[in-house]
Amino acid sequence: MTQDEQKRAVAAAAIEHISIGSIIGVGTGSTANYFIDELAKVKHKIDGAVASSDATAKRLQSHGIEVIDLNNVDDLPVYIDGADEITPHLHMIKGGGGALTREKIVSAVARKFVCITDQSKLVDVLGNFPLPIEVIPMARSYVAREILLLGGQPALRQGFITDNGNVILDVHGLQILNPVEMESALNQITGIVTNGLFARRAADLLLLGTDEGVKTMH
Ligand code: ABF
Repeated sequence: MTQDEQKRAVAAAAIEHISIGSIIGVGTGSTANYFIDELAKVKHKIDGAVASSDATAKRLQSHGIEVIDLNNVDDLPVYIDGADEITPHLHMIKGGGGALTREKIVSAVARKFVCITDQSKLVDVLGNFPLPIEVIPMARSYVAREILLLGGQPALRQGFITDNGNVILDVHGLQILNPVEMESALNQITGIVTNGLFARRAADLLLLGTDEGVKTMH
């Protein structure tokens, strides 16, 4: 299977994980887009969706799926989203698409996080993919200096502003052996809104697209 076929296959498999009559948390990116297209086929069975980005909200609405404000939702059984890297422990780097803050908020609310990726995303150690960090614009230089002290090489994502009006630093050169510790350390730096490590709240399930079909990892 090509990478794209693997993405479509995991998107279709994720439909098995939604509950009828509930609100679904929906991620961002090309794999999540395939999931939205699958969700459209069963939209009469769900009560609506919470979107992790403006782009996802638009795509959901274009399929006639109601987008609900997270503040009006008290139970979100499942959140379905892709990742840039994921380990066998289901720790992830996310935010390549720049939607990490809303993704982290929606996944925090969700009872279950189902990650959907093609096999190229599965790694033993996180960090080959530059770690995205959303930063309040006035703190950009300070945060960059703090990241250098942690051993990373920050690069400002050029010409990009997040849905929340902030900038992204992509941090190169990290070999993240303890993602929970690194996520917590980055959370302590003033001016960082969100870092792209999803380890303290990892995925609960990975649907991995492979040449042999969709594999499930817990
Ligand atoms: C989102 O989409 C992001 O957190 C991650 O950056 C990206 C993965 O994109 P794709 O599915 O296009 O590879 O989930």
